[in-house]
Amino acid sequence: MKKLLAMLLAVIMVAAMTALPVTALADDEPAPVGEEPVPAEELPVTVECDSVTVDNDSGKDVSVNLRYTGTELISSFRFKVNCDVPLKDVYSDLNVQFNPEEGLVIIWADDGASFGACTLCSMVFEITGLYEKGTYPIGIELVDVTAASALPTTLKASDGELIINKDPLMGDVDFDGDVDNTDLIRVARFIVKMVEFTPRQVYVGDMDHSGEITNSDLITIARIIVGLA
Ligand SMILES: [Ca+2]
Ligand SMILES: [Ca+2]
Repeated sequence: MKKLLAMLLAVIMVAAMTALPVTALADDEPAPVGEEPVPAEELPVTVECDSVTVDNDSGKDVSVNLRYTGTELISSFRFKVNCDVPLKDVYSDLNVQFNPEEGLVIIWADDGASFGACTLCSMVFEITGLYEKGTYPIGIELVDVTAASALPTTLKASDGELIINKDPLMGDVDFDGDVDNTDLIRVARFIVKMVEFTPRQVYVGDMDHSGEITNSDLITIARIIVGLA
């Protein structure tokens, strides 16, 4: 009976030993601790675009903050900004290159430097036309990113929106916020070809949206000034 028990014990011991994870005992492979390591190709790089609200009564600058919120050090970004309201230019104290036609923005770190999780840049652009009051989506389309460690990364972007909270003030051809005699005189001078107007001025001076500024628009502006319209 003792012999049988000893044999049974030996069988259990062998079975227990063979059930141990062989990989965990190998010298060249450390035992897994805590969470599973994130594969390099899943390290996220995220760019966020703020929503901004602007008036529409003059050539306002629009500031869009782009933030890198990842943990991986990176050396450069390329992304596109898509918006129905065209971007004119980008200003930033970082190394930024901008192609207005393509909406392509390139940001890069100085040699030997890299970006960490911080605000990357404030893009400032000007509204180049006149737009109706409304909400215009700003789409951020990341093209690629170069990690300082050369690890591959996953790109993510969050879109924003441009909210124009005022319609253009029709008749205000000098964009000072009022329709007054100064605007009337300017429109009159434009009609007799004494001055030239920018497309923005032509738009707000064309009171009846006929596509051109005529005496009819001049009369409408005069009626507004004296309170008849
Ligand atoms: Ca005015
Ligand atoms: Ca007109």
